[in-house]
Amino acid sequence: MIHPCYKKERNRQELLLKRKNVKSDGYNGIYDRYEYPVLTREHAPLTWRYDIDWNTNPFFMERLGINAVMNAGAIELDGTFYLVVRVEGNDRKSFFAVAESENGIDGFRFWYEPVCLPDTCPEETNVYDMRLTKHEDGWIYGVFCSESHDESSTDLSAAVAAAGIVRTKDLRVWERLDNLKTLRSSQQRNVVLHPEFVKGYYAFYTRPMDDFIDTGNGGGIGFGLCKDICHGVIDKEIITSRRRYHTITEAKNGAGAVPIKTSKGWIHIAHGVRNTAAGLRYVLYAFATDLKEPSRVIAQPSGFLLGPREGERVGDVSNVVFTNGAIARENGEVYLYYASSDTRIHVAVTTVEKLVDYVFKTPEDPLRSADCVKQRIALIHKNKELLRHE
Ligand code: BGC
Ligand code: BMA
Repeated sequence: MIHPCYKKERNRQELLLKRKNVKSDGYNGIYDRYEYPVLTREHAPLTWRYDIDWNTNPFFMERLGINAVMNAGAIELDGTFYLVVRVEGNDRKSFFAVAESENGIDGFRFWYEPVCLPDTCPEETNVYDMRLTKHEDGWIYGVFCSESHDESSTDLSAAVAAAGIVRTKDLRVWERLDNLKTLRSSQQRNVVLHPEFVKGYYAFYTRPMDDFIDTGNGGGIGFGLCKDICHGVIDKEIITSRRRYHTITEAKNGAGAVPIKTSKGWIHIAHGVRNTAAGLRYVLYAFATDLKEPSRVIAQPSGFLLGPREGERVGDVSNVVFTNGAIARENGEVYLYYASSDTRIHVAVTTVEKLVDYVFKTPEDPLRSADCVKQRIALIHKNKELLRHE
């Protein structure tokens, strides 16, 4: 018999699922944030969390709790917005689940059950952060982090991160390919497949690192080519967007959303990390690369595009915004899905036209306080001229 609390909780959840989103008041001219997250753990179906049988669950307890929903891959198919969400159970293990919405800003609902990927690596303990690429070869690829314990270490927390690859046509049937091998880097996280062939090869943005957490000497976001995506091997990684001292990328950076093709170049939205007394701080930044040579950075605006603000700053891993998915529509709108503090998912809406203007016309970081203040004073003086005639 169904527990009487089920209906009560379901009605309560229905109000949340039907809640309309509203644009936030904040203004920066670059994008609009929205008041409410598009997905939270409260959006996860009750049947994923509760045993609804009165006999076996007399107190209507959450048996398999969900701790967080975050870091979603994003894709538009036939006009519908889909997110492949990282769902993290109370048990700390993540899995993927599809949620869809008609308009991309509210009404997201999870499908009936989570994604069950082919289980091909017995040592794989955790999977997360899938990037979805609609590739010109006709497949939709999902590239995600596959994490295992580092068996060569006696440290219980030592882990190895690799890039897992799956492909699908419909987000329902998934085929698992070999994990990507990068011969020069022992660890990989934040790997993104470029949507087009480059010189006839599959092209990946990688993130060479020396260790599980530390990127060490890894110079930034990498780029490498491979012939056979079913058994992907990259022998050479070159650096695209570099990490730099005393910038938002000093500690780490990594590719985020699949690059967006524009008439002026590929636009990338990545994350940059710096270390602070309060731990790592993650922000999003943007840059552009050459259309023909997508590893060559041609524009790099100063500073971050989006940092954690207000309520976004607090959560499981505070002071973090992270993206691995954006949807650029035919009509020029761009929906950037970002998670805050490894807890919930938000959307920021902009257009390709605005992103191009932002990336190509925002000044670069002069890298030193003395030059940064000069840069700002030049702006103030330019404005002063116009204001004189007001
Ligand atoms: C966590 C990720 C995190 C990574 C590096 C993993 O174990 O699941 O969320 O990004 O460690 O800190
Ligand atoms: C990582 C990512 C994310 C996470 C972030 C902050 O390295 O891969 O999963 O959002 O750390 O914890």
